[in-house]
Amino acid sequence: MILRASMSEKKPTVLIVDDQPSNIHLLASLLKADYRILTATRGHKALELAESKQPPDLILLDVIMPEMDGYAICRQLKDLESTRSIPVIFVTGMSDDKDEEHGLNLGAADYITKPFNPAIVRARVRNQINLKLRTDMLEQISWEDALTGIPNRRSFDQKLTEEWARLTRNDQSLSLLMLDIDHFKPYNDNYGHGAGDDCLRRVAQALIQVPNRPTDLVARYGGEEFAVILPETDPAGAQQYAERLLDAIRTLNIEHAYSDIAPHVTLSIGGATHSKTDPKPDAEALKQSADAALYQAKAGGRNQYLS
Ligand code: GH3
Ligand code: MG
Ligand code: MG
Ligand code: MG
Repeated sequence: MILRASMSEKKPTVLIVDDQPSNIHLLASLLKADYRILTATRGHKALELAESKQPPDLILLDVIMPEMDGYAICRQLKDLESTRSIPVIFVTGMSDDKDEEHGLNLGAADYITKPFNPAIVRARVRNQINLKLRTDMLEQISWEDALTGIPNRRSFDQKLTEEWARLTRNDQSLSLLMLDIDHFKPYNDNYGHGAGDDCLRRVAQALIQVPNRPTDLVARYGGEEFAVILPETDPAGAQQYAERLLDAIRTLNIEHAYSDIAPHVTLSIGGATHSKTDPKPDAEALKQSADAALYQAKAGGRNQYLS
């Protein structure tokens, strides 16, 4: 059985790299029923395909090729963060144990010598693809919040670190919003934990549906708290966006008879901006500043944005 790529129902992709078109043709004919096939007869083309937006799930790599040999290609693939996780299987006439050992030491997942048995090649390819798809699925899960399906705290931390590093290289501003559902404890206590979970899911979905820029990130920070990172956004922009988030949750209109603010679920939001005129020493200070604003928003009546 071949696992399907979790995010799509598309066939997994195999990149075949060999300087001899007849060799490519032979392998492709074995695999094309089950996989999308990409081909390259030169190392630079193979690396380009591996680094593309739709990288292969597996690379079948010849060893002896002009310009750049398979070992050099494999070394480069394993050096690059973006291509490291793509499994490589050498398919080669170099049948010496030393060659195989060398290939495996470079990080190849497997080593097949020519002439090969077609059924065994198919089985080895299938096993590596299944492992790769499973690893991809786990990788994706590790960035997602299990309850709501939106980016999790790990995504938030990673993105904030990245954006902060970018800031130190240029003079752009960065805004951060911390969101917290108002009176969520009485919601849970009265409607039950299951309804509480459901409320969190609906709020999360409503938050991520508010249009934003591709560089923004909306994450579940933990419990009934969410966080938003807005790169290149000044205080006015952050306020506008926060107001849209508050509106979206009011419009959701989830009944909350045990809140003293409104008969429906509401949020409080605190915001802070790092900018040239109001610099923060580090990301942690920006976060603390947003938390302090959230505390003020709560103390000042909830269901509002303060910065
Ligand atoms: P405030 O307006 O000051 O924010 O009050 P609050 O009641 O929302 O704040 P508090 O921090 O006292 O309560 C948060 C509640 O959120 C308590 C906890 O049971 C609930 N909660 C946290 N995570 C989850 C979750 O994953 N599922 C459910 N159902 N409830 C959760
Ligand atoms: Mg060759
Ligand atoms: Mg809270
Ligand atoms: Mg709360």
